[in-house]
Amino acid sequence: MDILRADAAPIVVLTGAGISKESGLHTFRDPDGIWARYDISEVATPEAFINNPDLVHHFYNDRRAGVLDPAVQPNAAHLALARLEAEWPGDVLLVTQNIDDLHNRAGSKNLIHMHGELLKIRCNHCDLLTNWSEPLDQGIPCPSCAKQGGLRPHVVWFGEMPLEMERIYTALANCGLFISIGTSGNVYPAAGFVQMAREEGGAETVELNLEPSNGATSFEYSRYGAASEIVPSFVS
Ligand code: BV8
Repeated sequence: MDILRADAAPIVVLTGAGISKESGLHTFRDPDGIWARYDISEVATPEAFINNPDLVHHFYNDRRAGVLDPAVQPNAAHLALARLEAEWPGDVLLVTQNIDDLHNRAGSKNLIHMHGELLKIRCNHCDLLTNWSEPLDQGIPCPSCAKQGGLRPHVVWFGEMPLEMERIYTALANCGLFISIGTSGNVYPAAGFVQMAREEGGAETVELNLEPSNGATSFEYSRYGAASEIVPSFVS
């Protein structure tokens, strides 16, 4: 660990799309990113799903197929975080904004997908929440209540409540080290976590990113470069 710590302080790690870029998945705000090709308001809000469910299903079916591509595998950064969780003497909570399953496949267990998971779906008509890897459309009946037109990706859209926020806030208020990896610091509440960790947890804060993020000045330490290089060297 580049930051030598004598204690076994609890660690909170936040990741964003940048950690999965070298695994072959697009980020959102890079020049070749997802928001350069799609308008958030047309594919990633509850209103978009009401107005044009077929376009929203197409958007997520395309990304689900991308994550399931055999060429898309966890990279050295995902694996280093799973090792950190296994080897650090204190708690390590990994909070990801990503909806891919690369942290899961890398072996991270103490993991929160605060923006949901692409390989899960839920139903607007009942309490179904289940794994799903096929294309989704409005004609497919819910496997639980059999109604059509209610199945949606288990993904947090803009304007919707992120998942497990109480658990995240508690961890931020009690951590000694907060590490942010591969996120541009554009989206709240995740972009505000560094401030909470510092002000409520008294944590040391580290940004590991390709370039300074929007919140770069909030971090005491930073390393810039590709995640598959700087993350393993920082956490090992
Ligand atoms: C909420 C799932 C209330 C979908 C996503 C006006 C109206 C309505 C809402 C708002 C508003 N103004 C503000 C808001 C709040 C809004 C928000 O923040 N909007 C922004 C755009 C201003 N937030 C919300 O609506 C959230 N909900 O606020 O509810 C609430 C609040 C608090 C408590 C309770 C309730 C819900 C937000 C979730 C939206 N869903 N994802 C999907 O994936 O399709 S967010 C979307 O952006 C992505 O999923 C991603 O998770 C997120 C952040 O993007 P990043 O991961 O940071 O990716 P990005 O491309 O931006 O950056 C990549 C970085 O990696 C770059 O810095 C790059 O340099 C770096 N990088 C690239 N390559 C590498 C690398 N780093 C290392 N190595 C490399 N190789």
